[in-house]
Amino acid sequence: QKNLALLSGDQIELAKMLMGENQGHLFAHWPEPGVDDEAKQLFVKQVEKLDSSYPGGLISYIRNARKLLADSKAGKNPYYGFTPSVPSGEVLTYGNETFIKFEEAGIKEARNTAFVLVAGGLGERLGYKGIKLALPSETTTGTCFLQHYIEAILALQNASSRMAEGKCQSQIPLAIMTSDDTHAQTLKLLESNAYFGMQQTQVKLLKQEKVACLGDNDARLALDPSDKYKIQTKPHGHGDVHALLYSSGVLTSWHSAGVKWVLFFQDTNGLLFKAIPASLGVSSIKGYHVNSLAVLRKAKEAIGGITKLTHKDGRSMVINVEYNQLDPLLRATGHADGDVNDETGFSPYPGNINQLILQLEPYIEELKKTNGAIEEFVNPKYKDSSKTAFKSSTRLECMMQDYPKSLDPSARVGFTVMDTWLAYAPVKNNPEDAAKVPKGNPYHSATSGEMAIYRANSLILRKSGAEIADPKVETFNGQEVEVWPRIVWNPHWALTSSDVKRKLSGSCQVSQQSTLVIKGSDVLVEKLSLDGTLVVKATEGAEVKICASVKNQGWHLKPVDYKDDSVAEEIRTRGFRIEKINQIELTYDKPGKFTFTS
Ligand code: UGB
Repeated sequence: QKNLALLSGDQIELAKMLMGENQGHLFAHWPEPGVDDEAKQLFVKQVEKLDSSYPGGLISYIRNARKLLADSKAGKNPYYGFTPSVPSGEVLTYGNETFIKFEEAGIKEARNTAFVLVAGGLGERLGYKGIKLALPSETTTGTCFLQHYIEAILALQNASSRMAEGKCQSQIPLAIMTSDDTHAQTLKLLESNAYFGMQQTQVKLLKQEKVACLGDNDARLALDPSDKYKIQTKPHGHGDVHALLYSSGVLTSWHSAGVKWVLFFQDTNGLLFKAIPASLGVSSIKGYHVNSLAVLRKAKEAIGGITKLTHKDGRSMVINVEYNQLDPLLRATGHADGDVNDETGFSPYPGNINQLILQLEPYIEELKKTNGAIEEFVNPKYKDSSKTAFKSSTRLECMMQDYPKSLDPSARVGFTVMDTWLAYAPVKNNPEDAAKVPKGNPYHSATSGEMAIYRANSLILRKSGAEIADPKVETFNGQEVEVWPRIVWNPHWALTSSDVKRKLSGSCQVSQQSTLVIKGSDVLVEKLSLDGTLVVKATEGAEVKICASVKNQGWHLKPVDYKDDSVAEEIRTRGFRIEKINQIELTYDKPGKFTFTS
């Protein structure tokens, strides 16, 4: 009571609310006024921040937590009453007529799209010290994930504006959700690289706040063990992105600028943009309110499964069921073996890769009702089977792909399955854990993420008529991977399967030990025989024809041990470095027409 004089009227109300919600322990240790007053005020400021950054305020957080903790204690199945079944969606095959039709439609729509990159995660599984966006997506060019994403969006912007009709925005906006763990480093990466060619005003950083930790089943907030004037906090999950986009006013400003689609994506998938034109086309042609991008998934693989859930009361939804819940749900509903591969060698439940395309108008309408709040879950680690105490404090979490859970069943929710080799190769696991992945399942490591880029580019060129040598199997950091020729192009060279076909007009042969790098929009490969390394860089306006036979010693992968601290973390986590012996490097830095022959 005596300490009330330290607080403003609003702060007193907040404190009273907390007392009413059985949170008296937060203040019980407060000494007389005059002692620790500054710390007390900082504490109240933190409480205000926790209150304002959660939809419905702290009171809602505490009440939601109490309910979810009670359900967890009672062992209540979140899917109780629902029967899972395999949903139907659009299954695409790279390069066929349907795929090309969707890609064309997608490129048209790109100009009406806003991109949202969720990048607030620390990447605990990966164990990398820096932000994941700064990691090289591949080490042949060293392009980091953020640069690659931004270049792809700019390339989409150029390609789309050439086809633009009617009202559309001049620049494609990019919002990046950061957190205290990633914000400063993300901003620094952008600023020190001139936003990788984007206008600064095109990029909007939205920082998610952490949420209060919970100390017991009554949702009593946990004080930080090292500071009694601080509530312990932890990340709330990528589901925060919806509330942030809504409360910041970003969605309404996009709507006024003519945006129709909002495309969400994750921080470390170097293949992603190869799948974006077609998946955007599916959204547009099918008129989906929600379109989740998916890939074929091995049973029990650690990615969520897209599932149709039908309730006894008639409700039904197509939703991601997290991998740790899908198997028990199937077992509990009459599938004795749980999640198993069918005759195709894959689980019938496609893998959610957490790339979502939402139609903006119905999205805004829905968020007006929910303020962006997403169904949450809690995952306490109990001390024992009585479930009365936790090993350490817990918190509520939410996932962005749970957005469709609150939608009316009439909402058009669909999904698009892409070839995995084309669409999905995230970098999530550290070398040690990756090496333990059961044979046949993807490693999702820096090693496999990089190899997947070379494989996808090699396969794409093959499907466009090039003769690309078979890969060699090699082991790096205990992971057996296929090493394809290191073929890399930047998105300005080609975004779609048709672009690649156009740029590859004649014969093209590439040996397994070769490296081919193409940077520039107007590089035409008329005839190429490559056994070694060729790097072509062409500035805007430089039209280059390649008509050559190139043979040199090239660039090679040299194994590196991930435990070798003398090697940079970005390199040793992939288990190899690139040794550059020699190469032909062509740089065209002025506009004009050029032909390279040899
Ligand atoms: N992220 C945030 O921005 N904020 C957060 O608080 C947490 C994460 P993870 P996760 O691709 O295979 C997801 O940690 O959550 C960002 C899907 O839920 O890489 O374990 C973070 O920066 C799962 O269904 O993945 O699993 C990153 O960009 C499956 O699709 C993104 O959120 C799985 O991804 C994902 O965070 C997958």
